[in-house]
Amino acid sequence: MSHETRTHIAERYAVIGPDSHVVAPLAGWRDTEGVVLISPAMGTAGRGPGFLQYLALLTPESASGPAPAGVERFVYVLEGRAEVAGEPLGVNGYAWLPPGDPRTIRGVEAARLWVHEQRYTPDPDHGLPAAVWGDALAVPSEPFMGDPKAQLAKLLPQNDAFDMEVNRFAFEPGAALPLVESHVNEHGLYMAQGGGIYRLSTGADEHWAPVRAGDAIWMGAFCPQWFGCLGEEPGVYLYSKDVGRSPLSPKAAPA
Ligand code: UGY
Ligand code: MN
Repeated sequence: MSHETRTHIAERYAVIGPDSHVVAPLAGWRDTEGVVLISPAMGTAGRGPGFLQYLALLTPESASGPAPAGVERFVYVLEGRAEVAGEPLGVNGYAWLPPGDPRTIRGVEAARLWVHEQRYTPDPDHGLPAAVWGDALAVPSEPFMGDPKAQLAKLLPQNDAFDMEVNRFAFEPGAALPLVESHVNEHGLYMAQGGGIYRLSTGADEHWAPVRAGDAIWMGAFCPQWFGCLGEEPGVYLYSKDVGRSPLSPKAAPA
């Protein structure tokens, strides 16, 4: 029992620690429990996250339903083994399914998945991409802004058919982002390994959050952000980023 939590919900960012998770049946899935980490419901006055991220806790009986109409889905295996559209996926395996893809995600054994969903915004010059499968550890990474101790792997193809990135960022202990970033893109982040300090702020609300494996972070557009990796082991996080669309282009209409 505890009366304390590291969870901190601010106007333009949030840190969600596992100490505040309440496991519940996942809407739209069969025999599957989970935890919603980041949702549009989180923000105030229509300025909340433009996406949904959740943990799906699978058993061999679990199965997803299709994503809501117009919604793309990215799935990453954190633990155990699953099957996405008939393809087996082990730890660090991932898949992206385009909107309208009716195929199912199933548990092969007990598994923990990180799932990102958002309304897909088409690009006038590109058709809808086909589904993507991959192994995150097989994707070549690059030093972030020249720092070999901060390795960034981009898990989705880099072309404007995609309206988002999902990236795996691995830091050696002591490595850090080289600047306090502030950019138009939103992030939804899941700390997969290790930890450190995340600096986040909205106006006067300045927050230096100790973070560790299992934590999630929402960073709204322009939220100043900086990470320093602390401890004995590498810090690894997965994160989403909306890209490839002008901030003035119409958003996908709600279904
Ligand atoms: O891609 C990014 O904007 C990344 N460098 N942000 C982050 O790690 N918070
Ligand atoms: Mn960033």
